[in-house]
Amino acid sequence: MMDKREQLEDFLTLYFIMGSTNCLKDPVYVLEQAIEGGITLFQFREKGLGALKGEEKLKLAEKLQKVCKDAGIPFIINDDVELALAIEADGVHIGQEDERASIVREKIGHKWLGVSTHTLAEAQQAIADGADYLGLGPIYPTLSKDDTVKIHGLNIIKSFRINDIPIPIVGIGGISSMNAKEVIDAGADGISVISAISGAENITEAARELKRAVRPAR
Ligand code: FQP
Ligand code: MG
Repeated sequence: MMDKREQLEDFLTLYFIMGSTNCLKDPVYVLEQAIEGGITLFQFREKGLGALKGEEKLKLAEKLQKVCKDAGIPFIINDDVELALAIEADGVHIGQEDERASIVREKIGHKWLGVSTHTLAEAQQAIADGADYLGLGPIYPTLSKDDTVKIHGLNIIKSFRINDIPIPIVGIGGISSMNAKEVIDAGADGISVISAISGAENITEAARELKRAVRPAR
């Protein structure tokens, strides 16, 4: 039997994040194709210029959640804790500029809580607050976030491992099938991508290639 941590590590292998603004085609179709290609976890991140709000955002969340349910893939919601509670998502992902992790943990009970961290101090605080996993990035330059943020490279992953951060970590930002393996080799349990899948001509094939890079057939 796998314990909760091992199970989470497994789900973090190929973590796909998207919302309607990232998709060139219908988000439901994009998610189905990504699942076909082997993604292991999904985060609904409805953000940016033209993002859906209110009822429309809720409707899309429900549709994507159903696709995940049918495929046995956990459904995580970015930032919007109230939405996650309203539709009983499997978890929430928050960053340093979002609601405080300790408060979110109190609100969501046993649902999964992912927290973006950029320093060891932030990581230790997130763990104390009840984080189940950490998102580390951007590892490489990316266009998916308009913020001018510091590129961390692989060193942030290595330093978290050297310092015995005890919960699973996933790398994010500019990851492709070309560099995915080095992210894993640096110590990440998985990789997270937006555009490498949502922006691909052939979504299933893009997901498949990433999957092969992070988890060679065993
Ligand atoms: N890591 C991950 C995950 N998901 C994310 N959404 C982020 C990092 C970024 O709050 P945040 O989180 O810094 O920015 P935003 O809310 O705009 O995404 F680990 F899940 F891959
Ligand atoms: Mg956030």
